[in-house]
Amino acid sequence: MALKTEKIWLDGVLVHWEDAKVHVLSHALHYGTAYFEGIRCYELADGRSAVFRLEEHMRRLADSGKILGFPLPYSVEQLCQATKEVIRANKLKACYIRPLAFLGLGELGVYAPQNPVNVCIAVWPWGAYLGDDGIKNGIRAKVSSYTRHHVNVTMTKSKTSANYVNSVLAKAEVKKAGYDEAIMLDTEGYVSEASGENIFIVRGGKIKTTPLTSILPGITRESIITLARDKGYDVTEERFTRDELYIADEAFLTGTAAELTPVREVDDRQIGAGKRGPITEDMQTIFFDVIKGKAAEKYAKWLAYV
Ligand code: PPE
Repeated sequence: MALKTEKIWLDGVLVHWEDAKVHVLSHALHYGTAYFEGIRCYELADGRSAVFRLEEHMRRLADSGKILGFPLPYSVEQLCQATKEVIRANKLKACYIRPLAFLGLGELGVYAPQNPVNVCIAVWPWGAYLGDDGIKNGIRAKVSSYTRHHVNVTMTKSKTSANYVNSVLAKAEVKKAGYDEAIMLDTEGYVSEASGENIFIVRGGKIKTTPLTSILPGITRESIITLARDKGYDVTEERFTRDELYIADEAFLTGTAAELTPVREVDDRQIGAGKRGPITEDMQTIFFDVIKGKAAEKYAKWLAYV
């Protein structure tokens, strides 16, 4: 099993992978009352390992808990240390990191304010989320028939487990139809994000991405905006329509798991030249240099050495 490693950090201690278990009456299993992160640790050009934007991810985890009203029982600092500890314990040079906080065993019924908040951090090796070919040549996306969350239905700035049922439905729908990834529209019909990534378009040399409304505030998204502006690109955060996506010169998705993946087709319409575009490729080069510790000194603060 790809997820099998030696140890998982659970409620303050490193336990054997086999022993990281919960009871079937845990609140989160019934109502999706959990929140999580997805983080990556990379092996750098010099052989060391570093976690990309660890503190920002743990801060977002804390924000998720605050939004939901069942906050983390650990500090951001404690969880950053725990992450490094679990990577070292599993002797991994590069891995995906999955912190999860969940309402545990106590009462059932939707109001269970006394239940404990349990926290685990697991790590495992995870390759290209949308495939190595996808990273290089781009993926085929389809707009899902499922709408993305309304900002007052679930809280979109919280990475809540229950929110992901929407992604599960959308992704399964398009995968069964033969596409690689689902793009979802917001409740007003504008492009929102993909099932597990934020979305960018390029037209006339200018870059555009969805503003922070119905979307998860992606840390990769924010990194790409910063890197693109530093490189001199014009980047706007502005809503755009499905047909604006169709006529883009380039489109790409960003996320921790997907990294920076070009989109070569949407709803059977070729995007630009139907392959990775030049600005997408430029941003990939810059991004991959940064995560490998090969970029300018000013981005070194984004790397937390293990
Ligand atoms: N939108 C959604 C809905 C999302 O799930 C992610 C991350 C992003 C945007 C990008 O956020 P960031 O990783 O901070 O740049 N999706 C995570 C989970 C994917 C999964 O299938 O599980 C991830 O990429 O780790």
